[in-house]
Amino acid sequence: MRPWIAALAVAPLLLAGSALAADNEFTIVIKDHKFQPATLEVPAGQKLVLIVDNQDATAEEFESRDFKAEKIIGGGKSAKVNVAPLKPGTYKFFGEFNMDTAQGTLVAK
Ligand SMILES: [Cu+2]
Repeated sequence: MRPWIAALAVAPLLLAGSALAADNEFTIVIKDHKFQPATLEVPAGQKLVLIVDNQDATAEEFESRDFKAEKIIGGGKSAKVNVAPLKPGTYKFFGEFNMDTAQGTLVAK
């Protein structure tokens, strides 16, 4: 194939790829040491990317024992947390610096 034909052939694949990535990205906001949303439905059996957006002035540690995640996110910062494909079920996560209020659940379906 001539290079410009190859480029045309690849473009739709790139578009499809980015659409798929967006489908598996979910934003969780931290505000007033709580998660918004506190309960989030996600697809089972697929890699997920959680964008954790800490809108508080203080750092938080996003953590889950159920889906094995641990990440410190500075005040006013956001971070990506990769999650391996989950079986259907519920998975708890929490903010370790504010355990009284920062509690959330992923529901994989
Ligand atoms: Cu921790």
